[in-house]
Amino acid sequence: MRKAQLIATVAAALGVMAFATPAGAASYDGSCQSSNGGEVCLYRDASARGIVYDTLYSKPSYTGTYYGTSVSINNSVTSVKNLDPDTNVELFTNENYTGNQTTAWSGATLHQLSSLTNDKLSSHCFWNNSACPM
Ligand SMILES: [Ca+2]
Repeated sequence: MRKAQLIATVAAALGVMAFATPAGAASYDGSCQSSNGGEVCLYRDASARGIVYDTLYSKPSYTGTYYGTSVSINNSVTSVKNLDPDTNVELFTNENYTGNQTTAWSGATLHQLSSLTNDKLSSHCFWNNSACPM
């Protein structure tokens, strides 16, 4: 009887914990993750190192900062990792998905953006976003 009660208590506690971290938990946490559809992650430094901006969403204007810093992501990204398992991400040098562009293929890491796009990115979109011109 006591054992059954203990199990019920543990199960209840686990239920509360599961509720406290729902599937839609914030993706912007400084950790590049493949859960919940997969994030695209922008890095200040080459080879997906250093400070990072991680997001599950398309971003028509790079208004944010790298996680835990005051450093703007606009015109400063050097490498990109796409952890979405089935959707490519297009990267652009101007806002609203315009300018020079390059593709971060599903599952790929761009270790060093070319001179056309390095330190110049200002927007990106997932190919399955209706606003994405891909
Ligand atoms: Ca994350």
